Amino acid sequence: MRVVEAFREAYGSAPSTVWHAPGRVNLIGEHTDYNDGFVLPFAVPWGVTAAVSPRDDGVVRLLSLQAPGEPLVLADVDAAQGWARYAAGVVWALREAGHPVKGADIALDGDVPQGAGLSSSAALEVAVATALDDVYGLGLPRMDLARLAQRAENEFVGMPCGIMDQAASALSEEGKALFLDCRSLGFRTIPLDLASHGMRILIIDTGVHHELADGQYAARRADCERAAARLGVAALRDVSDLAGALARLSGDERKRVQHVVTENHRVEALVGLLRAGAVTEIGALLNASHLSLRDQYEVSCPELDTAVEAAVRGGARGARMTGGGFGGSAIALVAEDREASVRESVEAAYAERGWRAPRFLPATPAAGAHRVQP
Ligand code: GAF
Repeated sequence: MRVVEAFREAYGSAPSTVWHAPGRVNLIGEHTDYNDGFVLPFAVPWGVTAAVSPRDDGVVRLLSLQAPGEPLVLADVDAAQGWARYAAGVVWALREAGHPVKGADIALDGDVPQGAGLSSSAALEVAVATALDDVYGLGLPRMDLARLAQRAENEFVGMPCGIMDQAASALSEEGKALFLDCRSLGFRTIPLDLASHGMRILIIDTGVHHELADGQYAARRADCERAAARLGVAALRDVSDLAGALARLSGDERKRVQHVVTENHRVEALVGLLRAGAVTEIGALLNASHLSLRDQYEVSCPELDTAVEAAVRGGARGARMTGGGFGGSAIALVAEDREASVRESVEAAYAERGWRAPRFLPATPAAGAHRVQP
């Protein structure tokens, strides 16, 4: 394995352990996690592999095959910059939580398509968290590791994300989606057997990432928090009378509440359909989710809208943007015999607008974090 070779070459011995953690797509439940709501992501077949050995001098050494150069040597994790902050942040979060993590030698290798909105950062954090848990014999439950990874991203990297991406990376199972209650952190895995229905989920990577993404994410969170305060609820999850709530709100807050409350219902409805074995019926919920994200939550963009509309025109059963928005990927539920026409339709729509062709990737639900060596 090339990450093991790189580790050996840089640090002079074999790693104590090697862990792989995947990226994710979200089937439905967008911008609901930080509203204490429901999400239904699944792990993708791409991720980050972390080769790790413990050190007892407190120093963290880091290298990534995606960032060629000498390993970084951090006597103080706070000195980390750029990609290294995601790994250093996990060491920081474990120490902050009182776990006896001294130092570590870490080598990373990742194959999550960059900029596709498939959570390469959560994959990196969870790979490092699970490997450190292993070498330091901490025995932490996966959800605790996911929460520590989220804390690293919130407080060390400075991105106010919810728990979805880290939980999906830490807890997913092959062939299944992860139904997670982001308030109780209770979860269940739900079989997602598309192939036996002659269906698949196609990822359409728009190849764009609009720069406003991070600022807009924080702004949406703030809208939700303000609306919850105005409605006198702890989180928008608690809104049960949607019509009554909307009557008390206006402007952006009204739109955000409309999205979050209906999106939570769509997650539950979709889970119900999967349980009933009605996979082919979930398309309408995907379409409704996209319209809500476009019009009420206002986190889509022309490239995502075009991908979704053209996929449906080309014969997809349903499609929606996935992840935070403002670029990244859409997903489309496609019967196997319609895949070619869906791809052609999306490619033609992009070509017509003079945009670079999107990339298509098959989304097969993969395993969550696991040890790959020894
Ligand atoms: C990003 C965040 F990291 C998640 O926590 C989630 O809020 C998602 O956007 C939107 O559903 O991926």
